[in-house]
Amino acid sequence: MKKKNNISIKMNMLLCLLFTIFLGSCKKEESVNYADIMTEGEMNAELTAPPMVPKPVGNRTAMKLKLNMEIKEQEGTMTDGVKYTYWTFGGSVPGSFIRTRVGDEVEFHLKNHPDNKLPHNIDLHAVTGPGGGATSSLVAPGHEKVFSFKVINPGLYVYHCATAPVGMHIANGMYGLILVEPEGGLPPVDKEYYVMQGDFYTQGEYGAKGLQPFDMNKAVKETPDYVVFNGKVGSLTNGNELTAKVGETVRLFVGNGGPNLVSSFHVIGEIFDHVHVEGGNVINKNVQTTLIPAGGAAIVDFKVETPGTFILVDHSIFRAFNKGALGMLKVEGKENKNIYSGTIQEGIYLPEGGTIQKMPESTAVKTATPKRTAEERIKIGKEIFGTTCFACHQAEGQGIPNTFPPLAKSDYLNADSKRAIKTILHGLTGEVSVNGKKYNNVMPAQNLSDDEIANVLTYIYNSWGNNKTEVTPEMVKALR
Ligand code: HEC
Ligand SMILES: [Cu+2]
Repeated sequence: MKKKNNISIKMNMLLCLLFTIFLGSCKKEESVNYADIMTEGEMNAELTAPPMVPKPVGNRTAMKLKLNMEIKEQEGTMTDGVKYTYWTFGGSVPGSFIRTRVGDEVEFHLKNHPDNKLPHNIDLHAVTGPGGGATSSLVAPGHEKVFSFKVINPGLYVYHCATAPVGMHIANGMYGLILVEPEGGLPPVDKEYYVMQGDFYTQGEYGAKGLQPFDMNKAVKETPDYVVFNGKVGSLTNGNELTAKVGETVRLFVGNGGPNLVSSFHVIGEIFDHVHVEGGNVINKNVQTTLIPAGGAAIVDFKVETPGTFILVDHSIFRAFNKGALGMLKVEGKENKNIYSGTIQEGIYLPEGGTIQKMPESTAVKTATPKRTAEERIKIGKEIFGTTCFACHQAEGQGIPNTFPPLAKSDYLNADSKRAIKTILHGLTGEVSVNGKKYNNVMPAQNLSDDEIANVLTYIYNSWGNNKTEVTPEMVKALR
């Protein structure tokens, strides 16, 4: 009996040895109970608005963190000319980023501004306890609630309001992220940013002007008018781009507030070196697109090795190009021809005879064109350019050699504004000569309103050394 046992112990040791050699350690994964970690000292939690994040926890011990968050119901801009009443944690959508380390004890002060109309609360997915804190935090306007919790699971977690109707509070922007760093912190990187997707439901269609009320029917049907990063169209474009330098490592804390859609998060022209899948401990490597559930998050990082503009999208791609889920990361530095050569050769290939494709006509009832100043046209036109034209003509209107002609200092453009209007209305094909270079390609007709064409052309004519023509909707209408 004893002998047998001995043999089986020896067998076990041998197996373990083999395991260690071939598969790594035989030790069971250490399960630290973070609930037992004692806190040392006290500090005020740093909170940041997107796309910034507070500084890393580094090597600090677990502490008592005092956290002050104010709920504000406030009007903001969804996209140019479109206003929306956002309900916010800390004055931004998504709400303030909270950064903790495992074992921290958070003393949460939730304040509901006296000018607000409704009660709110907070459910933090990082909390172990009833409602994630929601049951202890319901707070009326002009009041403050205090509750505390210990963070015992490292990871990236969503927080959101959970006051009825829950969907409506989330749809109005009441969500954000709380990071619980592991002991010793996450590995250091050069740049860290906070990006969170959300879907919005307005009574008017995408782009319909004015203050747009929330539309409960569309929310129930899950047919959003806007799908955006950081609460609005263009939060990460047009001068608000994320930035990095060639050779740097970039970490994105990406969340999805929903309320409804699941995000297929992708960065065009990059591969994620690491993804903390669902914000947890599993690290996947070399990932193109990562799925972020509503009420979920992921931590992605990658090294930027070539300069350029990298586009953040929800790869459910109509959301990116038609509903706003598009951001940019601008990387500056020296080209690396080993990694990316640029175009080596370019020819024209038009198997279908190069007929001009038309974008489907919108069925929306066109509203009366508003009066605008040239400055307003330039501002709105810039947004239109950034979503419609830049993909071909490039961010600074510089075009792509042999394929897409430049709009910057374009002699073709500056010679004839009627011809430019017709190009956008009806498309353009056949050989054209721009600044002495020949192009023979196809520009599809763009499905834009008279006002939009006037705005985008006024923007282009007033940028990059062009001749400052102002184009009006009347001029466009006459040529339609
Ligand atoms: C799918 C790619 C594509 C998109 C999107 C696009 N264009 Fe073009 N554009 C072209 C091509 C290609 C040509 C040249 C056509 C040819 O060779 O006949 C062109 C030509 C032009 C020209 C005349 C040539 C010049 O350089 O002055 C203008 C003006 C112009 N585009 C404006 C716009 C504007 C404004 C938008 C956005 C509303 C836009 N384009 C969107 C591909 C595009
Ligand atoms: Cu709320």
